[in-house]
Amino acid sequence: MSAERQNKRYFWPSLFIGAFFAGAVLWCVWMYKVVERTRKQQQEGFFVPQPEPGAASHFTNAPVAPSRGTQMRTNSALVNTNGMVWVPGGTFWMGAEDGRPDETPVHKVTVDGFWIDTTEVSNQQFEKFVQATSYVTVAERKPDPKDFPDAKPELLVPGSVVFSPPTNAVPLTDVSAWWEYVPGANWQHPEGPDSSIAGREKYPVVHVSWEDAVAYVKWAGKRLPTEAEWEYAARGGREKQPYVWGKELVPNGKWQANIWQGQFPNENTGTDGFKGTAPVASFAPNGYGLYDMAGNVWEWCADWYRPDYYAQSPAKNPAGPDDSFDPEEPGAKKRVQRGGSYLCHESYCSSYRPGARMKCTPDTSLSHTGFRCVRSNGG
Ligand SMILES: [Ca+2]
Ligand SMILES: [Ca+2]
Repeated sequence: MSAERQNKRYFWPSLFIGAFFAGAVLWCVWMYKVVERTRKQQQEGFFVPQPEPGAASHFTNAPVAPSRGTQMRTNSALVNTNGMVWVPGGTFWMGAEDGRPDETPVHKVTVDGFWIDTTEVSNQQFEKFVQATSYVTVAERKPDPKDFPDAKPELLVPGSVVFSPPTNAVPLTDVSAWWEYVPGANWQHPEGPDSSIAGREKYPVVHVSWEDAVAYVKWAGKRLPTEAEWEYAARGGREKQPYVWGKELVPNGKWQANIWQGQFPNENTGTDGFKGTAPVASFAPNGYGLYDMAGNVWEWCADWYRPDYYAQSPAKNPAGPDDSFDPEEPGAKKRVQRGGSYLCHESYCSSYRPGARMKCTPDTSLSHTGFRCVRSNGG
Protein backbone atom coordinates (compact mmCIF):
# COMPACT_ATOMS: atom_id res chain seq x y z
CA MET A 1 0.00 0.00 0.00
CA SER A 2 1.39 3.31 -1.03
CA ALA A 3 1.88 6.08 1.48
CA GLU A 4 -0.66 8.18 -0.38
CA ARG A 5 -3.35 5.51 -0.07
CA GLN A 6 -2.52 5.01 3.59
CA ASN A 7 -2.98 8.76 4.27
CA LYS A 8 -6.36 8.72 2.53
CA ARG A 9 -7.45 5.75 4.65
CA TYR A 10 -6.85 7.62 7.95
CA PHE A 11 -8.01 11.06 6.77
CA TRP A 12 -11.74 10.82 7.57
CA PRO A 13 -11.45 9.01 10.95
CA SER A 14 -8.84 11.56 12.01
CA LEU A 15 -11.04 14.47 10.94
CA PHE A 16 -14.02 12.99 12.82
CA ILE A 17 -12.05 12.40 16.03
CA GLY A 18 -10.52 15.90 15.81
CA ALA A 19 -13.91 17.51 15.31
CA PHE A 20 -15.30 15.54 18.26
CA PHE A 21 -12.53 16.72 20.59
CA ALA A 22 -12.78 20.30 19.34
CA GLY A 23 -16.58 20.24 19.99
CA ALA A 24 -16.03 18.80 23.46
CA VAL A 25 -13.57 21.57 24.31
CA LEU A 26 -15.97 24.27 23.05
CA TRP A 27 -18.84 22.72 25.04
CA CYS A 28 -16.69 22.72 28.19
CA VAL A 29 -15.79 26.39 27.67
CA TRP A 30 -19.46 27.31 27.12
CA MET A 31 -20.58 25.38 30.22
CA TYR A 32 -17.87 27.06 32.28
CA LYS A 33 -19.09 30.48 31.17
CA VAL A 34 -22.72 29.59 31.97
CA VAL A 35 -21.79 28.41 35.45
CA GLU A 36 -19.68 31.51 36.06
CA ARG A 37 -22.48 33.86 34.89
CA THR A 38 -25.06 32.08 37.06
CA ARG A 39 -22.83 32.29 40.13
CA LYS A 40 -22.23 36.00 39.54
CA GLN A 41 -25.94 36.74 39.10
CA GLN A 42 -26.80 34.92 42.30
CA GLN A 43 -24.13 36.86 44.17
CA GLU A 44 -25.58 40.15 42.87
CA GLY A 45 -29.15 39.18 43.66
CA PHE A 46 -30.33 39.24 40.06
CA PHE A 47 -32.39 36.13 40.67
CA VAL A 48 -34.76 37.89 43.07
CA PRO A 49 -38.10 37.78 41.21
CA GLN A 50 -38.83 41.20 39.74
CA PRO A 51 -42.34 42.47 38.97
CA GLU A 52 -42.96 42.83 35.28
CA PRO A 53 -44.38 46.07 33.90
CA GLY A 54 -48.15 45.78 34.04
CA ALA A 55 -48.08 43.11 36.74
CA ALA A 56 -49.00 45.66 39.37
CA SER A 57 -51.99 43.74 40.71
CA HIS A 58 -49.78 40.93 41.97
CA PHE A 59 -48.28 43.30 44.52
CA THR A 60 -51.41 44.94 45.85
CA ASN A 61 -50.97 43.83 49.42
CA ALA A 62 -47.23 43.27 49.48
CA PRO A 63 -45.98 44.39 52.89
CA VAL A 64 -43.30 46.60 51.38
CA ALA A 65 -43.10 50.27 52.26
CA PRO A 66 -42.15 52.48 49.34
CA SER A 67 -38.67 53.90 49.66
CA ARG A 68 -35.86 55.16 47.51
CA GLY A 69 -34.51 51.63 47.24
CA THR A 70 -37.78 50.17 46.07
CA GLN A 71 -37.81 49.18 42.46
CA MET A 72 -39.58 51.67 40.29
CA ARG A 73 -39.82 52.50 36.65
CA THR A 74 -39.05 55.87 35.14
CA ASN A 75 -41.53 55.41 32.30
CA SER A 76 -45.23 54.64 32.44
CA ALA A 77 -44.72 51.23 34.02
CA LEU A 78 -46.06 51.01 37.54
CA VAL A 79 -45.27 49.08 40.67
CA ASN A 80 -48.07 48.63 43.16
CA THR A 81 -46.79 48.30 46.67
CA ASN A 82 -48.73 48.45 49.90
CA GLY A 83 -51.81 49.85 48.17
CA MET A 84 -49.93 52.63 46.39
CA VAL A 85 -48.64 53.03 42.85
CA TRP A 86 -45.81 55.15 41.52
CA VAL A 87 -46.95 57.87 39.16
CA PRO A 88 -43.93 58.93 37.11
CA GLY A 89 -43.29 62.66 36.89
CA GLY A 90 -44.21 64.55 33.76
CA THR A 91 -45.90 67.51 32.14
CA PHE A 92 -49.61 67.83 31.40
CA TRP A 93 -52.32 70.31 30.47
CA MET A 94 -54.07 71.28 33.70
CA GLY A 95 -57.62 72.61 33.64
CA ALA A 96 -60.41 72.48 31.07
CA GLU A 97 -61.69 74.96 28.47
CA ASP A 98 -65.25 73.64 28.58
CA GLY A 99 -65.59 73.58 32.35
CA ARG A 100 -66.24 76.30 34.91
CA PRO A 101 -64.27 79.59 34.86
CA ASP A 102 -62.02 78.50 37.72
CA GLU A 103 -60.72 75.64 35.52
CA THR A 104 -59.09 78.15 33.18
CA PRO A 105 -56.69 79.07 31.77
CA VAL A 106 -55.64 75.61 30.69
CA HIS A 107 -51.92 75.65 31.32
CA LYS A 108 -48.92 73.33 31.21
CA VAL A 109 -47.83 71.97 34.58
CA THR A 110 -44.90 69.73 35.42
CA VAL A 111 -44.97 67.54 38.52
CA ASP A 112 -42.33 65.28 40.02
CA GLY A 113 -43.19 61.60 40.38
CA PHE A 114 -45.02 60.48 43.53
CA TRP A 115 -46.70 57.50 45.17
CA ILE A 116 -50.49 57.59 45.42
CA ASP A 117 -53.10 55.34 47.02
CA THR A 118 -54.88 53.27 44.40
CA THR A 119 -58.18 53.80 46.22
CA GLU A 120 -60.00 56.26 48.43
CA VAL A 121 -59.28 55.65 52.14
CA SER A 122 -61.77 53.03 53.34
CA ASN A 123 -63.70 52.76 56.61
CA GLN A 124 -61.48 49.84 57.55
CA GLN A 125 -58.32 51.89 57.07
CA PHE A 126 -59.71 54.88 58.94
CA GLU A 127 -60.82 52.65 61.80
CA LYS A 128 -57.24 51.39 62.21
CA PHE A 129 -56.08 54.99 62.50
CA VAL A 130 -58.71 55.82 65.13
CA GLN A 131 -57.95 52.67 67.10
CA ALA A 132 -54.24 53.48 67.07
CA THR A 133 -54.56 57.15 67.98
CA SER A 134 -57.98 57.59 69.69
CA TYR A 135 -58.49 60.45 67.25
CA VAL A 136 -61.86 62.20 67.44
CA THR A 137 -63.07 63.68 64.15
CA VAL A 138 -64.41 67.21 63.90
CA ALA A 139 -67.96 65.85 63.39
CA GLU A 140 -67.72 64.03 66.73
CA ARG A 141 -66.74 67.16 68.68
CA LYS A 142 -69.13 69.70 70.17
CA PRO A 143 -68.97 72.86 68.04
CA ASP A 144 -67.71 75.97 69.80
CA PRO A 145 -70.48 78.65 69.76
CA LYS A 146 -67.77 81.27 69.17
CA ASP A 147 -67.03 79.66 65.79
CA PHE A 148 -70.71 79.63 64.81
CA PRO A 149 -72.28 82.83 66.16
CA ASP A 150 -75.28 82.55 63.83
CA ALA A 151 -76.03 78.87 64.45
CA LYS A 152 -79.26 77.64 65.99
CA PRO A 153 -78.49 76.49 69.57
CA GLU A 154 -80.07 73.06 68.95
CA LEU A 155 -77.57 72.48 66.16
CA LEU A 156 -74.51 73.27 68.29
CA VAL A 157 -74.07 69.56 68.92
CA PRO A 158 -71.71 67.03 67.33
CA GLY A 159 -72.93 66.11 63.86
CA SER A 160 -72.29 66.34 60.16
CA VAL A 161 -73.91 67.29 56.88
CA VAL A 162 -75.91 64.47 55.30
CA PHE A 163 -77.47 64.21 51.83
CA SER A 164 -81.22 64.25 52.48
CA PRO A 165 -82.99 64.19 49.10
CA PRO A 166 -86.32 65.92 48.62
CA THR A 167 -89.24 63.93 47.26
CA ASN A 168 -90.01 66.45 44.55
CA ALA A 169 -87.96 68.36 42.02
CA VAL A 170 -86.38 71.49 43.46
CA PRO A 171 -84.48 74.44 42.01
CA LEU A 172 -80.80 73.55 41.77
CA THR A 173 -79.81 76.93 43.15
CA ASP A 174 -80.55 76.11 46.80
CA VAL A 175 -78.28 73.40 48.21
CA SER A 176 -80.14 73.45 51.52
CA ALA A 177 -82.94 71.59 49.68
CA TRP A 178 -80.85 68.40 49.79
CA TRP A 179 -78.25 68.91 52.52
CA GLU A 180 -79.07 68.66 56.23
CA TYR A 181 -77.00 69.01 59.40
CA VAL A 182 -77.73 65.77 61.25
CA PRO A 183 -76.78 65.57 64.95
CA GLY A 184 -74.90 62.33 65.63
CA ALA A 185 -73.84 61.82 62.02
CA ASN A 186 -70.14 61.06 61.62
CA TRP A 187 -67.83 58.59 59.89
CA GLN A 188 -69.10 55.72 62.06
CA HIS A 189 -72.74 56.72 61.57
CA PRO A 190 -72.90 58.04 58.00
CA GLU A 191 -76.67 58.64 57.82
CA GLY A 192 -77.13 59.56 61.48
CA PRO A 193 -76.93 57.96 64.95
CA ASP A 194 -79.08 54.96 63.95
CA SER A 195 -76.82 54.02 61.03
CA SER A 196 -73.48 52.24 61.15
CA ILE A 197 -70.59 51.14 58.95
CA ALA A 198 -71.01 47.44 59.82
CA GLY A 199 -70.56 45.55 56.56
CA ARG A 200 -69.22 48.69 54.90
CA GLU A 201 -65.55 48.14 55.71
CA LYS A 202 -64.52 48.49 52.08
CA TYR A 203 -66.58 51.62 51.48
CA PRO A 204 -64.79 54.97 51.44
CA VAL A 205 -64.73 56.77 54.76
CA VAL A 206 -66.94 59.87 54.68
CA HIS A 207 -67.71 62.76 57.03
CA VAL A 208 -64.01 63.53 57.30
CA SER A 209 -62.98 67.17 57.36
CA TRP A 210 -59.72 68.43 55.85
CA GLU A 211 -58.37 68.58 59.39
CA ASP A 212 -59.29 64.90 59.93
CA ALA A 213 -57.72 63.88 56.63
CA VAL A 214 -54.48 65.66 57.53
CA ALA A 215 -54.39 63.87 60.89
CA TYR A 216 -54.77 60.54 59.10
CA VAL A 217 -52.10 61.15 56.46
CA LYS A 218 -49.60 62.27 59.11
CA TRP A 219 -50.25 59.09 61.09
CA ALA A 220 -49.83 57.02 57.92
CA GLY A 221 -46.52 58.73 57.07
CA LYS A 222 -48.06 60.16 53.94
CA ARG A 223 -49.58 63.48 52.85
CA LEU A 224 -52.52 64.88 50.91
CA PRO A 225 -51.93 65.37 47.18
CA THR A 226 -51.52 68.83 45.77
CA GLU A 227 -54.30 69.80 43.40
CA ALA A 228 -51.87 69.50 40.48
CA GLU A 229 -50.73 66.03 41.55
CA TRP A 230 -54.33 64.95 41.94
CA GLU A 231 -55.38 66.11 38.46
CA TYR A 232 -52.23 64.71 36.85
CA ALA A 233 -52.90 61.34 38.48
CA ALA A 234 -56.60 61.45 37.59
CA ARG A 235 -55.89 62.02 33.91
CA GLY A 236 -53.87 58.79 33.90
CA GLY A 237 -51.70 59.86 30.97
CA ARG A 238 -54.63 60.97 28.76
CA GLU A 239 -54.16 64.48 27.40
CA LYS A 240 -57.02 67.01 27.50
CA GLN A 241 -59.72 64.34 27.75
CA PRO A 242 -63.09 65.24 29.26
CA TYR A 243 -63.21 62.07 31.38
CA VAL A 244 -60.52 60.03 33.07
CA TRP A 245 -61.47 57.10 30.80
CA GLY A 246 -61.68 59.07 27.54
CA LYS A 247 -64.08 61.09 25.41
CA GLU A 248 -67.54 59.65 26.09
CA LEU A 249 -69.46 59.82 29.36
CA VAL A 250 -71.02 56.39 28.93
CA PRO A 251 -69.04 54.46 26.29
CA ASN A 252 -71.02 51.54 24.86
CA GLY A 253 -73.73 52.24 27.41
CA LYS A 254 -71.46 51.19 30.30
CA TRP A 255 -71.10 53.52 33.28
CA GLN A 256 -67.47 54.09 34.19
CA ALA A 257 -67.87 55.64 37.64
CA ASN A 258 -70.27 55.89 40.55
CA ILE A 259 -72.19 59.07 39.75
CA TRP A 260 -75.87 60.07 39.61
CA GLN A 261 -78.50 58.84 37.17
CA GLY A 262 -82.01 60.21 37.16
CA GLN A 263 -83.22 63.69 37.97
CA PHE A 264 -81.02 65.29 40.63
CA PRO A 265 -81.65 65.44 43.55
CA ASN A 266 -85.05 63.82 43.90
CA GLU A 267 -84.78 60.83 41.55
CA ASN A 268 -81.87 58.43 42.00
CA THR A 269 -82.16 55.47 39.65
CA GLY A 270 -78.76 53.99 40.50
CA THR A 271 -78.33 52.68 36.95
CA ASP A 272 -74.58 52.38 37.53
CA GLY A 273 -75.28 49.86 40.30
CA PHE A 274 -75.06 52.18 43.30
CA LYS A 275 -77.48 54.72 44.77
CA GLY A 276 -75.07 55.71 47.52
CA THR A 277 -71.32 55.29 47.85
CA ALA A 278 -69.81 52.13 46.38
CA PRO A 279 -67.07 49.90 47.82
CA VAL A 280 -63.75 51.35 46.70
CA ALA A 281 -62.50 50.02 43.34
CA SER A 282 -65.95 48.93 42.14
CA PHE A 283 -65.25 50.41 38.69
CA ALA A 284 -62.32 50.01 36.32
CA PRO A 285 -59.11 51.90 37.15
CA ASN A 286 -57.65 54.72 35.06
CA GLY A 287 -54.41 54.66 33.07
CA TYR A 288 -52.29 54.77 36.22
CA GLY A 289 -54.21 51.98 37.95
CA LEU A 290 -56.15 54.38 40.20
CA TYR A 291 -59.77 53.71 41.14
CA ASP A 292 -62.60 56.20 41.64
CA MET A 293 -60.68 59.26 40.45
CA ALA A 294 -64.10 60.17 39.08
CA GLY A 295 -67.09 59.98 41.39
CA ASN A 296 -67.88 57.90 44.49
CA VAL A 297 -66.57 60.44 47.05
CA TRP A 298 -64.89 63.83 46.77
CA GLU A 299 -61.23 63.84 47.75
CA TRP A 300 -59.47 66.51 49.77
CA CYS A 301 -56.32 68.10 48.36
CA ALA A 302 -53.66 69.98 50.29
CA ASP A 303 -54.12 73.34 48.52
CA TRP A 304 -55.99 76.46 49.51
CA TYR A 305 -58.62 77.40 46.93
CA ARG A 306 -58.65 80.47 44.75
CA PRO A 307 -60.62 80.64 41.48
CA ASP A 308 -57.89 82.72 39.82
CA TYR A 309 -54.94 80.57 40.82
CA TYR A 310 -54.31 79.05 37.38
CA ALA A 311 -53.50 82.46 35.90
CA GLN A 312 -50.54 82.85 38.24
CA SER A 313 -49.52 79.37 39.41
CA PRO A 314 -45.92 78.21 38.91
CA ALA A 315 -45.31 75.81 36.05
CA LYS A 316 -43.47 73.27 38.21
CA ASN A 317 -44.96 71.50 41.22
CA PRO A 318 -47.59 74.15 42.05
CA ALA A 319 -48.68 73.78 45.67
CA GLY A 320 -51.62 76.17 45.72
CA PRO A 321 -51.95 79.83 46.68
CA ASP A 322 -50.78 81.23 50.01
CA ASP A 323 -54.31 82.13 51.01
CA SER A 324 -57.88 81.36 50.04
CA PHE A 325 -60.65 83.38 48.48
CA ASP A 326 -64.03 82.24 47.22
CA PRO A 327 -66.14 85.03 45.76
CA GLU A 328 -69.23 82.88 46.33
CA GLU A 329 -68.56 82.96 50.06
CA PRO A 330 -66.12 85.78 50.86
CA GLY A 331 -64.50 85.43 54.24
CA ALA A 332 -64.62 81.63 54.29
CA LYS A 333 -61.18 80.13 53.73
CA LYS A 334 -61.46 76.93 51.75
CA ARG A 335 -59.39 73.94 50.71
CA VAL A 336 -59.66 72.19 47.35
CA GLN A 337 -61.60 68.99 46.75
CA ARG A 338 -61.47 66.95 43.53
CA GLY A 339 -63.15 64.19 41.59
CA GLY A 340 -66.85 64.63 42.26
CA SER A 341 -69.03 62.12 44.05
CA TYR A 342 -71.93 59.71 43.63
CA LEU A 343 -74.14 62.80 43.75
CA CYS A 344 -72.68 64.39 40.62
CA HIS A 345 -74.92 64.66 37.60
CA GLU A 346 -74.57 66.26 34.20
CA SER A 347 -77.40 68.68 34.97
CA TYR A 348 -75.85 70.02 38.13
CA CYS A 349 -72.10 69.81 38.64
CA SER A 350 -70.55 67.16 36.35
CA SER A 351 -67.56 67.32 38.66
CA TYR A 352 -66.47 63.81 37.78
CA ARG A 353 -64.50 65.56 35.01
CA PRO A 354 -60.77 65.57 35.86
CA GLY A 355 -60.54 69.35 35.43
CA ALA A 356 -63.42 70.15 37.80
CA ARG A 357 -62.61 71.93 41.07
CA MET A 358 -64.52 72.11 44.36
CA LYS A 359 -63.82 73.93 47.59
CA CYS A 360 -64.85 73.60 51.20
CA THR A 361 -63.86 75.03 54.56
CA PRO A 362 -61.35 72.75 56.34
CA ASP A 363 -63.75 72.00 59.19
CA THR A 364 -66.58 70.84 56.93
CA SER A 365 -67.53 67.18 56.71
CA LEU A 366 -70.11 65.76 54.35
CA SER A 367 -71.61 62.37 53.57
CA HIS A 368 -69.92 62.33 50.16
CA THR A 369 -66.43 63.55 51.04
CA GLY A 370 -63.35 61.43 51.68
CA PHE A 371 -59.70 61.47 50.59
CA ARG A 372 -56.69 59.47 49.45
CA CYS A 373 -53.00 59.82 50.32
CA VAL A 374 -49.80 60.41 48.42
CA ARG A 375 -46.13 60.17 49.34
CA SER A 376 -43.04 61.70 47.79
CA ASN A 377 -40.25 59.40 46.78
CA GLY A 378 -38.12 58.62 49.80
CA GLY A 379 -40.59 59.96 52.35
CA1 LIG B 1 -74.52 55.88 41.38
CA1 LIG C 1 -63.32 59.76 44.22
